[in-house]
Amino acid sequence: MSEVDSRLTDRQIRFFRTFGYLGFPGLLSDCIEEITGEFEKVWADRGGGHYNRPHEGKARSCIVPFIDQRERLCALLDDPRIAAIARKLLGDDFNYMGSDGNYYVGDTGWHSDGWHQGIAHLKIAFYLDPLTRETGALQVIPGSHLIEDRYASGLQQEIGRSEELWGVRGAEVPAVALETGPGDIVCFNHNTKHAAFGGGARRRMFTINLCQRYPENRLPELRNYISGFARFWVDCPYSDTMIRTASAERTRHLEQVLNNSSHLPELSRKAREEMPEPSRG
Ligand SMILES: O=C(O)CCC(=O)C(=O)O
Repeated sequence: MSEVDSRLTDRQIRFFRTFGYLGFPGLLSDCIEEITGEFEKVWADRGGGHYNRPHEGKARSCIVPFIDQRERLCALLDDPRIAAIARKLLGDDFNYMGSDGNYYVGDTGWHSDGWHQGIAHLKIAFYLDPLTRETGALQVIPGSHLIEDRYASGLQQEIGRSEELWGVRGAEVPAVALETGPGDIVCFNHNTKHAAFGGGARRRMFTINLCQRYPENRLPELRNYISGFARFWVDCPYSDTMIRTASAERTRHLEQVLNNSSHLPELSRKAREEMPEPSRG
């Protein structure tokens, strides 16, 4: 990936709707060193790895919410290039749905991040090191997000058994590898099947999750999604920094989640009792 293009053309939007992913080569090249520095500061403030312990390279370390930890990273939501992607793919009133920061270790098997019908959920991923197909670049299966499609629903049922059903290992499943360098951005529909193979023990990456605003009659589903944050032991989906530094425009992207999160503290309290540490993903 090399060329900078921050505008979203009708063709790109159509490509995203058809195939479930998009790449933006060099979109943030002008500030990726600063962003990477901020990424490392978050980890330094949290003991270097998962749950205030050093990252030992044996299991994924994960911090949720991630961009919320630093004012500069919160401001990525306001970056006109990121906001343009969100607005064009999700509408002007899109929701910020949290973020995760990661030191990944090794492979990530095939999965979808959700299986949503009628309400698009989008992940914007920032991989901070050069990655190829063999060294942990994100791979996606085009069209696998189309929940009503027979091909996609077949994949949903079968992708976890590729060796048994198709005689190929995960890394051999036909897929597009989104090879990236620092400053390139990739995004995909949460339904899209994705994976990564051959990565090292400290593969640096963070994401921003966004979705279309939920209609009133589907707010129970939004609250259910928000319940999922309990496994990260957070009482609010957003940090104080995210809320305190929000402009009127950013606030618009926070309010629906904030207004539907009152059940989260109790769920997190229970999770703290039941889990030895916050979830790693
Ligand atoms: O890069 C990876 O290992 C996978 C990323 C992923 O699964 C995700 O962000 O949902």
